[in-house]
Amino acid sequence: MVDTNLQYTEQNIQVLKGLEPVRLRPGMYIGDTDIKGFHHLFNEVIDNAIDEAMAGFCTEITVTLHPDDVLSVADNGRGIPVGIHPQEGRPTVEVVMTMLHAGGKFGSGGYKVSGGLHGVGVSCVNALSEFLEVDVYRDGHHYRQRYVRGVPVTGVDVVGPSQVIGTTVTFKPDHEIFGKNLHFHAETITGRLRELAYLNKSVKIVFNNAVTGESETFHYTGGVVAFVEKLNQLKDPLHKPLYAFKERDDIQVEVSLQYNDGYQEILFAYANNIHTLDGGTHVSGFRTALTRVLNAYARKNTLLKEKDPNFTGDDVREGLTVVLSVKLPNPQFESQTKVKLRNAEIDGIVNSVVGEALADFLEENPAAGRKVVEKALTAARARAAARKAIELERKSVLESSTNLPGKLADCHSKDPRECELFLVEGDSAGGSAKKARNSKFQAVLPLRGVVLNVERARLDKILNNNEIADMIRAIGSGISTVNVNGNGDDTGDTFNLDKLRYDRIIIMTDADVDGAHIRTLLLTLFFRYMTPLIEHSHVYIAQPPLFGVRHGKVIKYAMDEQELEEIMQDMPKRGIQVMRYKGLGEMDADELAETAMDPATRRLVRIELEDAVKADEIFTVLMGDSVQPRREFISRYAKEVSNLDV
Ligand code: 0RA
Repeated sequence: MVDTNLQYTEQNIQVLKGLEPVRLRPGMYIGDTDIKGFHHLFNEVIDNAIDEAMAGFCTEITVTLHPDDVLSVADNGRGIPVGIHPQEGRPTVEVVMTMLHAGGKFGSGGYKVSGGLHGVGVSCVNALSEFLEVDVYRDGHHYRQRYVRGVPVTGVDVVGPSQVIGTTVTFKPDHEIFGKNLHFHAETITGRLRELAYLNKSVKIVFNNAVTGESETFHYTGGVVAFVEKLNQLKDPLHKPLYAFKERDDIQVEVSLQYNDGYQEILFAYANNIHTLDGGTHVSGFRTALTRVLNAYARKNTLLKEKDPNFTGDDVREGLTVVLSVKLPNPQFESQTKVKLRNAEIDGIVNSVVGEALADFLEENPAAGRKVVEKALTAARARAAARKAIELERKSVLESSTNLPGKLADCHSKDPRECELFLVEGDSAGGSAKKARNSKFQAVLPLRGVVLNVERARLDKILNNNEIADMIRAIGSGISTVNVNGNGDDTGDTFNLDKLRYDRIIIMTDADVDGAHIRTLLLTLFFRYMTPLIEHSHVYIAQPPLFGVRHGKVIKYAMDEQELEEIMQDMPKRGIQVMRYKGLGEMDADELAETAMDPATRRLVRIELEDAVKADEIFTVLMGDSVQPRREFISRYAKEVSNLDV
């Protein structure tokens, strides 16, 4: 077994050939070679350890972030086999590390269930790493093999004896493949570890940040129930969470749900630990069961009268928080970017597991049952009221052509394709924006005060809010009665993109915490009630600068301290004046035009659906275990957005 032969052998050439396509076209295997692909390497390695846990052999995983973007993932599973592979004639661990698609699913010890979206296997990580080292502890020995860019540079050596069993994979992403400036983000890593710990309650996951000396442990023996409680922690729940787990035909269904007194549906659905943002067959099975069982229960207990119509899906989803996790042998996803589960057999299984569990829960908890049904009744009435309000609104728009809000300074062009609407925080900045705009194609709508928090309000109330009603009228395309939450719902029938009056809707707020708050509220509104605006990339954020540096007649602008620093270095220090803009109101019309409005010079960020989903999650999930004030989240998200420059 011991082989320290470093020669470039025929076998090494074969390995290189085997993994060559990965280095030639990394994007085909890990999506991209940007920050996402960079972290994909980590996902692939942690998924292997989680697979070992799902198979029931691993209880503890330790992830360590070392200096220089070296990452290691240690598990106490069975250890990757080291014996000679019967077909390949080389140690199995070497085969796993150097051959494409030679993942865990071989031999009799293979897994029933396996994670990984692309399932490309750890050999891809190896191919794309400057170096990778695998330490295997089993059969009383500690083995190690080292690779450089996927090619073994040692044999599978015995390093010494071992009392323990497990596997440790240590690797450093190759900067020949990834940009020089990419680094592991501790928060991205811990976010995923936290999620995995909720979904796999038997595993304890430890994260050591050897760079900062910090360490965090994720272990939630409550599993999906703890996840639901976490999601509802800032809300007022109506009852104790429901929990169900069933295994049928090698398929595991695990679910927890709890209603709160709010109006939003929060649904986190997973298939083999992958967050299925676009839902799929497991989500539709869940929803069918929920509506069916609540209707049956309400009828049986005469909470719904004979003349009342059945609850709709929307009625029973208000204020519902759900974590649904299915684990299945051969997950099929709609596509690589849209994460939607396709396996047809899952719909019926989830439907029956959830249906039985919910029916039992309602029988055993009549007080909870009554509250939930009453909530659905209120939701049904509010929905009817909202439909009426929308109908009235629509009629009044149809009846008069001058139904635009009084505060709107509209543009002259009537061709939506060239028109822009600026939603501006405050009347005074609104005034400057009106002066700064090109009135041919730019319209300005000042928004006074903080916009209603749509997160906590119901549709009929949202429609009665003046600021929002003005905005809806100005935009022209209406709003959906069905709110959407990134789970692949359709958006109702009252939204009409053809009526959109502006191609670009540009949110322009101060670069402070209040501005970030308004921006998040507007994004939440667009995301929940006007989703196609975001799907079709009509929503933008203006990026007015924080600093101006004046030298004679020239002003240069900086978005942040770092840019200010760079500008200062390029300028003679004498005779310059640095201005810090506290708000849009402090800029004169020319400055505002140049930095935020004139298409030739301004900076805009286009909002992608993914950002909106993320904003929504940050709003509701609360990353991190220490309960942080809401404001801090909002400003953190605001920072993230500023990095997404188009
Ligand atoms: C296949 C078979 C066996 C273990 C593993 C895969 C394995 C893979 C990884 C990847 C990271 N950690 C891992 N731990 C285990 C064991 C087969 C046997 O011993 O019978």
